[in-house]
This record gives sequence, C-alpha cells and structure tokens, in this order.
Amino acid sequence: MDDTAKVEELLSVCRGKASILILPHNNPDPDSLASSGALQYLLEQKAGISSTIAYGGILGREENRTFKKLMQIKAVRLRSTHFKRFSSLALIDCQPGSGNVTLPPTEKPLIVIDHHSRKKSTRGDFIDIQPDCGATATILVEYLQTAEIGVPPLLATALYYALISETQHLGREVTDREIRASTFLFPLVRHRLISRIEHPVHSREFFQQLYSSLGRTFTYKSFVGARLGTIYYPSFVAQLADLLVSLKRCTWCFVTGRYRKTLHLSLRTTHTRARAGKLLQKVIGGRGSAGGHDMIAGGQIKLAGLSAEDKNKLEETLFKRLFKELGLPEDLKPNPLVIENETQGKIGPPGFPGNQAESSSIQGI
Ligand SMILES: [Mn+2]
Repeated sequence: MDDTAKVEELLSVCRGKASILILPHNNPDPDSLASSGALQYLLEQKAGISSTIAYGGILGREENRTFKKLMQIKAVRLRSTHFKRFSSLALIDCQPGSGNVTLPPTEKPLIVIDHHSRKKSTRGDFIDIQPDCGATATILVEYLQTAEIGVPPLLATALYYALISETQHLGREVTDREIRASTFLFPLVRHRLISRIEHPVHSREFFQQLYSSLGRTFTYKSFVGARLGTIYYPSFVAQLADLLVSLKRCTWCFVTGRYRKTLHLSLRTTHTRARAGKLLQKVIGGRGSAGGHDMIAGGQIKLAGLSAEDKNKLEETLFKRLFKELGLPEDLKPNPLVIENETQGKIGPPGFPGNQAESSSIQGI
C-alpha cells in the first residue's frame, strides 16, 4: 500500500468516531509521546476528530519530564474510567500484547502503530507495524508529509527529539528513513528547547540512585550487569543500561530494577545485529513480556504474590539464563565496577570540602 492510500485508510477507520483515546506505552518515552501528539494533530486537522492522550505508569527520567513540559504535549495519567468514556483506542509505539501498555483484555484497538515486531495477538482496524523502522516517530512524520499539512514548530521539535533520542543522535538502530524524517523536520525545530531537554535539572534523588546503582554494578569480561533492587522510577534501568554499555570493552549489559510490583529489565549490546529483543524474550520465557530491536531491549515481569526469596531467585535465574545464552559460565565470579575506598562516606579531613587525607588509599592518584 502506498503512503497516500495508507493515510486515507487511517482517516477512514476514524471517520464517524466522536473521539479517540491515544495510548502511548506505560512510562512513555519521547518516541511514544511525540508520535501520539502527531497522531492527535493529524486526526484533528484531516478528520476533525478530537482525541485524548493518556499514559499508564510515570514519567521518571528528567529528560522526559522536561520534554513533556516544554513540548506542551497534553498527556494525562490513564485511569480505568478512560476505557468507559472512549470506545476507540489507538496504541502508539506498543501493541496489545506487548506488556508495556495497560489495556483491559476485552479491548480491541481501532489503531495500532508501532516499530516493534508484531505480536501474534495484535488486532485492530488499522495496523501499521514496521519493525525495520528506527522509531515510531518516523512513521508519523511520513504520515504528516503525505497528508501535506504544516507541522507546527513544537510538534516538529518533539518529533525531532524523539528521533534523536531513540537513535542516540541518529547513530543506533537508525535507517535512511530516520535521516530523511529528521532532515525534513530540522528547519522547523526550536533547537534551544532541544538543548534544554538534553540538559535537564536533576534532583538529588537521581544522584543518590546513580551512586547506589554504580555500587551494585559488576563486570565479567565484556559483560556488565546490575541488580538495582528498588528504583525510584521504572525507566531508570534503561537509562543506566545506556550508560553502562558505554564502558570500555563492554559488549553486553543487563540491568534489573524493581518498581512497585514489577521487575523492569533492560538489555543493551554493542553488536549491531544481535537481536537483543528476541534474546530477552527467550530469557524471560513465559514469566513476563519483552520487546526490542537488535541492540536494545526491555521487559517487565509482575512480582505480585512473590516472597522476597522468590524475587531474588527469579532475578538470579534470569541472569543465569542470560549468561548461558551469551556463553558465559553460570557461576561466574563478578568484579565490582567501582571500588569502595576508605574515604567512602567522608568529605575529607576538616578544612575545605574535598581535601584528601594524606593516607588516601586511592591508588595512583
Ligand atoms: Mn519507539
């Protein structure tokens, strides 16, 4: 189907609907939020249909909170009453069975637009799933171009940020289509806002989380792993995994963390054709859900009803299964990433903050 026919079909399945509920995935990232905003704009401009964007979970990462605020994306927290008020649903950057979207099992969406691999159970009146695409935002930019409607500067900025954040500035999991979409948006983008999103103000809590997380990180040859225990927002596992995979000589990185009653998992690799998404699905098995691409993958497992011991066992099993898949010994001897030293917890000797004691044990400094 060519692009014009596709956009026509999208609009035709929406005609006659009073309003539509747009669902980005839970704990939404810029790709799912900007794509939701683009669909909202397209439906309003071309079909006169109003819609509401609602997300489950929370916006934790400061970049994403700043993004939502500066881009003025009107997304509200999802409530169960939304499903009573709206009979038509659009799932964006996720699918009914993908495990990262809150959807009553009886609901069949009207629209599904995603760039993760297609779930067998995915149903809908209009389905556009393109796993070869680097971002859902790319698909939406192409719709807007096809529909020949002007893109307002804030929406262009949001979509552009979605493209660069999803692909690490057009470097990871990127195709020619992301390059073309970002080139189209570039002259419309308000670049100062992009800079503000990329350099957000962080809370003290964030640094505490980072500090304790690095203390829980281990390495074995080119593998880096971390079991973070309780985290203060779910997407922190992905954020930390992106940081840790940048460790020199690291080729694989796996991070787990618990938020409320869910275990969140994030897998990263430097291998460009590793099918990390499939690997994580295999490691999780029937315990939960996972999705991803070649170099990045994420997943969730429900922890409700498990004892503290069961939760620990589960995480141990996941790590061991991953080690096996990667050809590492299951009982490998991990090395800590960072080494504690005797100045730990102290600012230094009396005097100016940061003064080091003569007997500092930090080697080589
Ligand atoms: Mn995405």
